Amino acid sequence: MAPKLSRESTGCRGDGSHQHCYSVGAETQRPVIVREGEQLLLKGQAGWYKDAIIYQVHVRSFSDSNGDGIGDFQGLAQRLDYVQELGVTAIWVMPFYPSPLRDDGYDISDYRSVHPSYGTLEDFKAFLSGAHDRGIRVIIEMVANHTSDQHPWFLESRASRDNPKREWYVWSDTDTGYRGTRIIFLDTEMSNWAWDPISKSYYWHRFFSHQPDLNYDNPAVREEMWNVMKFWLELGVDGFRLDAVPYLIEREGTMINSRVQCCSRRPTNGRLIFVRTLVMRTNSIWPFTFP
Ligand SMILES: [Ca+2]
Ligand SMILES: [Ca+2]
Repeated sequence: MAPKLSRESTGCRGDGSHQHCYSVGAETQRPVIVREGEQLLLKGQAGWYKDAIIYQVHVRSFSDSNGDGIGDFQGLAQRLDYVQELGVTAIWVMPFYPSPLRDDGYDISDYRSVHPSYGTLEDFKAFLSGAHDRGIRVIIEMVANHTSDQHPWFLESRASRDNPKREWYVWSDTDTGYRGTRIIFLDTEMSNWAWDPISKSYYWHRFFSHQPDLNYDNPAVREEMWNVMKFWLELGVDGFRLDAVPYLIEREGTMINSRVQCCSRRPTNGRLIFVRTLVMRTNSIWPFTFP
């Protein structure tokens, strides 16, 4: 049984910016909940993720609040007491973004919103607030390696070779680069390159051909993805589950083993360390510069 909320002094200021403060099960070093304006934030316990009890949720299949047969954030929010009773300290929400759903939501077409089948951004905020109110942190899935081919960035990128978004993805005149890289979905894909008939060139995809890889050698891509993560952190989410990070960056001749072929560990890891720092220090480092 999860500890019940216990309101007690935590030294928070009563100046109106923090309307109330209380801790959850302070005797077990649970995080401190602080209300800042419209947000309920969990603070303290810097290493909270190390011994978190994480409950993985696919919103679509968890609880349907409006009877349309599809789970949604209102349904999830209504079941938070149940999740709390399990003793959970963090909920990991699988991809919930707008998507053509050709890869169960791992094909994202908008990083700053909620798939309409699951509700609205306001529904997400209400779920987040309800989780924080129970001392439960929220980790969201961040699929950073690739987007859907329906993402507006890719639609622009493929529109012409001189489009401003052209270098946001990994393009080539040939399909011979990074030769030898493992193909993940051998049952559907013949190559990690796909021919684009619109701009008449090849684009790199580590997963399905409808999931073009973003180009992390482009500083504009890195900055925009940091901005995406800031967007969710500023809403109050507590962390990310970063999908497919071994594949973020392409380099010739950097095959390390069968699972990290074609990826240079050093540049990927350097940026992951930054992301970790960003997440762990959220609310205290804005504005920041990225490497
Ligand atoms: Ca529903
Ligand atoms: Ca990549």
